Amino acid sequence: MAYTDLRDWIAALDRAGELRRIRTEADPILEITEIADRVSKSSGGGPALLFENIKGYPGQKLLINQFGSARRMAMALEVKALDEISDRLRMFMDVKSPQGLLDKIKMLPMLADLGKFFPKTIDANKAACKEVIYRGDFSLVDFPVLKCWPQDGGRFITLPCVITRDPRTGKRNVGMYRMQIYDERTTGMHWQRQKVAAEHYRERMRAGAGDRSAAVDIMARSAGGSRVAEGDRPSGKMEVAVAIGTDPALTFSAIVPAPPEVEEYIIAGFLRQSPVELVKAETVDLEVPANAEIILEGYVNLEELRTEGPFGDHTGFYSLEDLYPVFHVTCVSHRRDPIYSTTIVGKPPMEDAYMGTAVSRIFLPMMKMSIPELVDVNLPVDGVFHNLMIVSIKKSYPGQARKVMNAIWSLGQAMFTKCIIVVDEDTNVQDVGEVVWKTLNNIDPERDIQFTLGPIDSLDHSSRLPDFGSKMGIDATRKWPTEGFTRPWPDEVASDRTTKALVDAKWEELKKELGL
Ligand SMILES: Cc1cc2nc3c(=O)[nH]c(=O)nc-3n(C[C@H](O)[C@H](O)[C@H](O)COP(=O)(O)O)c2cc1C
Ligand SMILES: [Mn+2]
Repeated sequence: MAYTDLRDWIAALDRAGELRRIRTEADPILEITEIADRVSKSSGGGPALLFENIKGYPGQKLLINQFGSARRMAMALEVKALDEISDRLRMFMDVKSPQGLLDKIKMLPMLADLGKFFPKTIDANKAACKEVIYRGDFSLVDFPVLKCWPQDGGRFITLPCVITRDPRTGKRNVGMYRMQIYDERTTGMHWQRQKVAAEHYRERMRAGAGDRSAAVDIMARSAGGSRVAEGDRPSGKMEVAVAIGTDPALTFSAIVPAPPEVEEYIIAGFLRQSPVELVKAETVDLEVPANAEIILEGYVNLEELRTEGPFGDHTGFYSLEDLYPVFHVTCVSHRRDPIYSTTIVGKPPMEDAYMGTAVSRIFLPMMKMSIPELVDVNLPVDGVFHNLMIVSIKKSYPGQARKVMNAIWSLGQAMFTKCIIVVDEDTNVQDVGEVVWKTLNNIDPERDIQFTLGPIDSLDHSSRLPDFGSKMGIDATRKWPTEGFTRPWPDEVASDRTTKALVDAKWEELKKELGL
């Protein structure tokens, strides 16, 4: 059964021995981060933490590290292994047109499953997130929002599900974009320019400006850090809602790099195999998760950008100040005694490592749809997801490794990948030692390294320009004569079968002698 809400999930974590209640007083300013960081760097990622004695916030509770272990990540998505989800996804993608009655009957359960994925809207009086509603008199710092690291620009909401609507299609998007608290009613809105909500925002500007080029120009200039002149600004607002503290599948769906055409509410429904319950927001034309702990409603002015950051980021470095839109909160609703749900990012490994790994496992079948020769993928946590992707392929024609690199660089958010290593299918990409050994033996660097230019993750501090720079692909596959390599390629060193069998027969006895 799907977790109904954050509280149901916390209870499940508790029953599984995966939750620690912290009754020692801890300060949301810097201190909780230091504690959570030590815990997430302990073996296996440590337990989830429910802080129950927060300095300055008597009676309030804060949840952190809920996804921070392989076991909890699987629990969150209600599977034993994440491959179960990719298998389910593959089943849907494998559907062929039914040939006869029997095929049609076989398809019925799948169609029934489909129905479970779509969200359903419930009455406001049944929605827990509306137990307490403030239309005027509220303050965002009434919640124990963390200041994470010493050089951070302020306190940041770090695990928000940001809900926007595409003005052209009406489709809703849920994305996780951090929010810097500027004052009691205002935050930053850190949707990076390649993300879906940023495109919704640009679409609004294009409509508002009545001129596509004006909006494009403003985005281009804001990316360069220059302010837009008064007369050039399109006027208008874009409505935004934010849910904090939902059931784990919904929170997770906000980080999934799904195509913009797919609503995260449906992805969450697929993951939890039960519809997400939504309710109309109070003051904006958006639907929000009915069981969320906290809902913020408000708008982003199309003409307004403000300095956001710095922020100790998941790269392990601070992401620097930059201009981002501003979120004006006009209504807050929450459950009675809301639990504030958050995370911290910083030097890997941290909680987001387990979330990122889950994304890459679940997405493998989707990647294989566009790149059929793909065998396996690994994004080692120290590569902070966008810096390093190792892929193995079944190579069938010359130059195929380079084709695969280019395919990855054109595949949704995988476009940010700074370094791609392509190996043959007999290399286990999950074993980084094996990858280093084979790659470095196999490459002639000048011949096998490919550079290209393109969009770069906004968090990258080394690129020549913000958001734009170079990438590198390493073709570490075995080179073929048809690729111009005519020298003999040696075999890997290993004993022959006869010798192995000989030693196998004696091994039990030898083990005793060897003390193994
Ligand atoms: C904890 C956490 C914080 C994140 N913060 C941001 C952020 O501030 N800005 C951003 O653009 N992406 C951020 N991301 C990544 C996005 O959530 C991710 O790219 C997601 O796919 C965006 O959704 P979208 O494709 O609907 O735009 C964060 C991810 C996690 C796990
Ligand atoms: Mn999306």
